Amino acid sequence: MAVYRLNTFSNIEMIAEGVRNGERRALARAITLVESARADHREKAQALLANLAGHQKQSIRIGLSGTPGVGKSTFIECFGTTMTEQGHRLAVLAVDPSSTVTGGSILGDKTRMDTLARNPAAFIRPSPSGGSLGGVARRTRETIALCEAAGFDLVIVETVGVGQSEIAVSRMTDIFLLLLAPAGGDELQGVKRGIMEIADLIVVNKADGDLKAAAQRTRSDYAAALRLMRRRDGDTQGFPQAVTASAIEGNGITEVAVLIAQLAESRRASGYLARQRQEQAVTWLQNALETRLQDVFEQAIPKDVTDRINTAVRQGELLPEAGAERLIDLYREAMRTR
Ligand SMILES: Nc1nc2c(ncn2[C@@H]2O[C@H](COP(=O)(O)OP(=O)(O)OP(=O)(O)O)[C@@H](O)[C@H]2O)c(=O)[nH]1
Ligand SMILES: [Mg+2]
Repeated sequence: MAVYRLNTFSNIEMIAEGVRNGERRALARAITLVESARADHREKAQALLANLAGHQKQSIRIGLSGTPGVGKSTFIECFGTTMTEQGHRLAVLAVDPSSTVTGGSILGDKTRMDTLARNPAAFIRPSPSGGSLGGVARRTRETIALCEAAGFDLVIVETVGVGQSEIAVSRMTDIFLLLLAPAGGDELQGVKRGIMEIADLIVVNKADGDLKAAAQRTRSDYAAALRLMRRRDGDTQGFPQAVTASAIEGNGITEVAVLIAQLAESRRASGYLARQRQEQAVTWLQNALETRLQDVFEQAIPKDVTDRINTAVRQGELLPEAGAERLIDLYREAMRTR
């Protein structure tokens, strides 16, 4: 077996080959590399990704969101096991903005995805900690590409329901699942409209025991709300839709798998899936460009100069647009005299 030296990524070719062969250690190394913020690592990560481009398997990327405690881990454990029994290879990744504080919640979670964590057809990766949502999103996109190159044909990107991160996840996945708990009252749990709009499938979990009736009521409330949402281009009849499930008892999970397969198939056949991925690639390009321009800009203009302009704008001595204009002038000047 190939040996991957700790702390060095000297042999990109070797890591790439390992990833292509589906070796978990190589994949783990590769992910560590794309997660690194070091400039030399970034360069190597780009070389690695370029080396692996075009080697991805045909895949389905599923975004999964739900508030803490709704049963995401339990659901993934059950759903993931079902999928691997059907012959899929599953990667589970997380986008968790709160991990800047907690250091990655999915990590402790491996224990709650016990069966899956030991399943050779599954790969669970804790969320990269630290950095902006943009940075985390970039690393997650690259990790998706690596997992697909390693032969995983099903990728779940999990996120805790805190608004912005769902949008980021929906921009890197094909199908979006929202997990909800049975509601006590008659209100729609304060789920934001924006999140309802990106959901393809709402799963009301914990439809068991005393909660079963409440789960069914919650499901029909959401089904009614979803009927008001616009269907996405090229989708089969019936999406978005709401179903109930019990991740603990395993009820409704096969049904969810069937619905996802149907939706994926119809989106593939209609060309929607390919178009959506193309649009996502362009969005990614724009994000990458903005991040890089920001870097280039910060390197070109000394910090004390930016600080002075910030202060002037804060104190009302300079209008924001005029401040921007001045910074652009300084940037152009710096480029000319370089
Ligand atoms: N009754 C019932 N309880 C469930 C079900 N699914 C999960 N739970 C319980 O709900 C609690 C939280 O489940 P998790 O799977 O850890 O939830 P999570 O969404 O991953 O939570 P975070 O990782 O903290 O965001 C646990 O005590 C589970 O046993 C279900 O289908 N029915
Ligand atoms: Mg969890």
